[in-house]
Amino acid sequence: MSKYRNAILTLLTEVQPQYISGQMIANQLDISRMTVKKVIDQLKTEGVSIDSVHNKGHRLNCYPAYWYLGVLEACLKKQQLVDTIQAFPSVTSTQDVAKKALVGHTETMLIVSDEQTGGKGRFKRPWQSTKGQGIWMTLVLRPDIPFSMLTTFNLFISLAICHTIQRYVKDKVQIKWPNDIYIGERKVCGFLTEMVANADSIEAVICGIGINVNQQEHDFDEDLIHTATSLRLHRETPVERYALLQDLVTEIEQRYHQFLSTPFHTIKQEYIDVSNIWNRRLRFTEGRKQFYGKVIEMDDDGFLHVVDETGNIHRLMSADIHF
Ligand code: BTX
Repeated sequence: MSKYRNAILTLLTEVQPQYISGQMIANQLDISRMTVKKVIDQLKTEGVSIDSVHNKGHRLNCYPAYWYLGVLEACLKKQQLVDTIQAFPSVTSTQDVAKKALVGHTETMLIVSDEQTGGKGRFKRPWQSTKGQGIWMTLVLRPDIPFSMLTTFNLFISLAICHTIQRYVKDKVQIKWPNDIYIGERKVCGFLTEMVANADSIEAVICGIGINVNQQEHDFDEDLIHTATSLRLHRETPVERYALLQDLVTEIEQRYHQFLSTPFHTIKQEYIDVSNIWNRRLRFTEGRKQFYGKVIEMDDDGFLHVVDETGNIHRLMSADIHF
């Protein structure tokens, strides 16, 4: 019976907010009305809010609180960014799932999970991924590009994330080069890009994105209370995660095409305009080196030029920046 869950959820999502009759569902899936009823009852006990009205049929009242593949597939059916979608209630890390899933395959993928028990940032730093309150996702993409082009991938994707988040909050959303999105002085999102390659070409780009969506302050671990924020903390109402994911995938798809077809300098000014690293003294960590300095320029390859306090100029492709 569970094999029909996705198909029924897909139909309910496609017609939402309209009703669809049990008979119509049964006809489309070539199953009995009794099976339809059993699956819908099962979905209701799992917490999916479905209205069932005599002579009208069934209607998905609102999107479920958790990821359901059928609903995701229906919401994302227009996208052409990925071939397959996988949804999990809990994983250690969507990056780990992606790395296992891509072996022996050539397709592109989106992997989402309601929770990560071992979410990771850069340098294996922990990424807190509270159940059902964020978007914890990994994209596996297969760009046919030279290695050198990959350095600007993050920059294009960060614009997609930044603009998507900005649609949901009034406060200014900014990119902290190279891997974070901030609202004010707090981190709302972190993302990282890893790569699987052979000697001549890139096999896969594995892009992990974590967005704090509906957390209240008390949902964050103590060490993050003063440094992290969520979309919810900048709006009156909770965010519908399915809608947010749909918007995000659409924006990423557009930016990904732009990344493949245009050089970084065409979006450089747009990137600079939404970055929060200008005109301030910053602490940089690059490997084991630490220094204080100011950003003086971003070049056409997306590298930062930083002047440190002794007047030396550093050209950085990646670094940790502390305000
Ligand atoms: P990062 O190394 O720049 O950021 C990690 C640092 O951010 C941590 O050391 C901590 O201080 C802080 N932090 C941890 N969790 C949160 C949070 N929820 N909100 C704000 N700050 C936090 C940035 O790494 C890249 C993060 C990528 C996360 C995604 S989630 C989906 C995918 N799976 C996975 O394991 N990682 C990626």
